[in-house]
Amino acid sequence: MKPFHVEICDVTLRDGEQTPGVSFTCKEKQDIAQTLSDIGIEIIEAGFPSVSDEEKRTVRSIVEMDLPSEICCLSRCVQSDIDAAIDCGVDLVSLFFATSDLHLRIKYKKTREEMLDLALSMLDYTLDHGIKVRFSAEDASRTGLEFLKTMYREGAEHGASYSSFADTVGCMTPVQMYEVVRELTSELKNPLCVHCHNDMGFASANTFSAAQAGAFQLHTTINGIGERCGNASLEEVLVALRMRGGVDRYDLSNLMSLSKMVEKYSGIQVSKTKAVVGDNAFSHESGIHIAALIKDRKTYEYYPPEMVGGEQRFILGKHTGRKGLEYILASLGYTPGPDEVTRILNRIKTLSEAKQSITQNVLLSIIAESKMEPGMGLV
Ligand code: HCA
Repeated sequence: MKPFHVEICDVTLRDGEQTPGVSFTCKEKQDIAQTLSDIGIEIIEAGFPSVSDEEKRTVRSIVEMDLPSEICCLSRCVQSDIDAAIDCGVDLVSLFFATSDLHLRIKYKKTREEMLDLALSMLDYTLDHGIKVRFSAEDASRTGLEFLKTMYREGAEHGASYSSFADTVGCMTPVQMYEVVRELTSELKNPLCVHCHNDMGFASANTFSAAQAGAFQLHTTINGIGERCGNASLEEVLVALRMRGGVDRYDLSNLMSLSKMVEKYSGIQVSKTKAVVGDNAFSHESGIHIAALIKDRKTYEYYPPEMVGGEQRFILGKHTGRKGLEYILASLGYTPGPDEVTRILNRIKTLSEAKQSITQNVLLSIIAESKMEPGMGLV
């Protein structure tokens, strides 16, 4: 398969920080930026400098880290926002403006033409200062396609490096995304970016579909944090690109630790069943599964935990089977006979059905109850 032609712009430090209640310190943003860069992320959206003086200082400090990644920041079509971005020394400005009739009417009270004129003049202004521009249509997914095409065409003619399609309210489905990206890229003169929100749970799927259809720059956030239901998850998109898009240049082994870092800094807890980085991503309880995994991990692990810095765990509970239990006991130095295994297994199931977690300490006390000593079954 020909690898997808893509790059990642991670927006954790900007859209991720717009998650209600989240605010990163300068040091936290620097730690996250460093790890993103270690993974090989091409572009880091470091913030929205016009939000505050501290935010501006932080964006500048990330620029000064001199990472191999390019640094970008958000800007409205407002000259003072662009001036703040210029002061930070970023490589790329994401110049965004709403394009749907709904947003134009409610937010700007402008016609399409008035909006486009303003956006183009701010684009020219930014380019005049030697900074690359991503020409970003907010609420693009609810914007008339012909107007979008006109806007992107004019942006490209003025010198925008990218055209950007934001599914701001997460209303797209993967098939629609594929079709619209196909249509747009067939006419575009510069690369297309996609920025997907997760209001129907499709953000990562839509991002992957867009990449499959020819979108170049994919926007992500770590753990999928972001406004409302969040954005496309960096970890999900990168694993999908590796497994199904033939893209193998990113160092995914940092994903688990980066996820934990962002969980701590953001205070937003990752669900146990979250793809790639959830606590259960590589945890197995079912006896049927564990018996097969012992023979060949590929039976129930699509990609190896080590690939993303995770590790396989076998969990004891109601669904445990003999083989799995024997395996776990052996790893602790116990090799009981068949009757003892049955006793321990029954006790585990009874406790689990009473909603008790079977931690290693609980298992050790069950073993003690059954009056076994390490190695006893070997005698
Ligand atoms: C926002 C803007 C944006 C778009 C950013 C972009 C969105 O609402 O904060 O296109 O790069 O979701 O529409 O994040």
